[in-house]
Amino acid sequence: MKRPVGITVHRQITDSQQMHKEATGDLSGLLTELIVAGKIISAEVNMAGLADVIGDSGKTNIQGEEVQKLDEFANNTIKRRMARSGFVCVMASEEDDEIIPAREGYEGKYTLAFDPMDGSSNIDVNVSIGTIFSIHHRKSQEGQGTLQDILQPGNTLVAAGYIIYGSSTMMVYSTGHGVHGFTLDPSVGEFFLSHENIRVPERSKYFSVNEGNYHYWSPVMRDYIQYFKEIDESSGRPYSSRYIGTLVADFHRNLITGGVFLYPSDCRNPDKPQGKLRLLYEASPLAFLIEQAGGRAVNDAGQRILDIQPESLHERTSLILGSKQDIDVLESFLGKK
Ligand code: P6P
Repeated sequence: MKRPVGITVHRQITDSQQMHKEATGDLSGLLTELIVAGKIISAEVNMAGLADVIGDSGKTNIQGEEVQKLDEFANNTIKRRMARSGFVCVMASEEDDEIIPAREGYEGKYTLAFDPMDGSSNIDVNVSIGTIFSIHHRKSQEGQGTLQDILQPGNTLVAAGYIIYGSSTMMVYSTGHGVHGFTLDPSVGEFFLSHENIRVPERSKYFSVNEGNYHYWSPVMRDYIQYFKEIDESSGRPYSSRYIGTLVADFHRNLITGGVFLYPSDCRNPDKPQGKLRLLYEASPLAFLIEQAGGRAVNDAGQRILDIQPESLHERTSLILGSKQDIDVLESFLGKK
């Protein structure tokens, strides 16, 4: 059903809620609070070049990365709003070592895991950055949420999405009924439907990887990535290489135009191949979105990202996601076909 022009994200959320008679409005409320946080962060990002929010805060996070001032602002904005929203019982953030409790008496029925400012290393050079979020039902019955409430696989996600702060600010999310994109009109402060029911093209024309890591990849990954560079006009290869270095921005381009994003494991330690990206609040929510849009998301062993059971809060994974047919090809390189 084609929506009329001018549909706001709030209208979309309300309409989705009405599709579920048992809905209490809590998920709608949670998404609405996230949208408000996104608008506040967007305003700060747009001021980054002018106000004193560029540069690092002098702190480092659990990842050992310098915490940029906008990172901290985004993290605190989301935590403060959600902790007293009454919609979440526990949260997890890339910027916090441990789980984040809801305010006493305000515990809700959902959990929220998020990367408040993905791509923060690009803040100072005015490249797109973004907030990624994922929402599960709590597993515990009541009161403060637990680590087990947070450590759920992507195949139990209720909703996931991102807000990308780029040439325009967009919110892209799914509650399991397709992927929809909304663009912020800063003159009225509303997100309007701009990309309804996004479908990722079955076959892509871009591959997106940091080639500087070539010597750290497994031989299978080197062969698979070489495949995209070979000349085969019947399959539209060679693909063009596009790599921004902000996961949300690389993902968003591939979602819209078709493409394969890859961050393979670093195989310097063959006993413990280490991915860079985090499972809970980066790979899992984006895997949910790409599958909702008709694509695929696997790790470099070919395992479906959404089926991976997280064992720890900041667990990393390799990630290959995008156009279905180009991910299917990986299986022949893994010897599964
Ligand atoms: P590399 C940004 O720091 C980030 O976490 C993701 O947003 C991005 O995809 C990746 O790291 C880039 O990593 O090693 O290519 O700089």
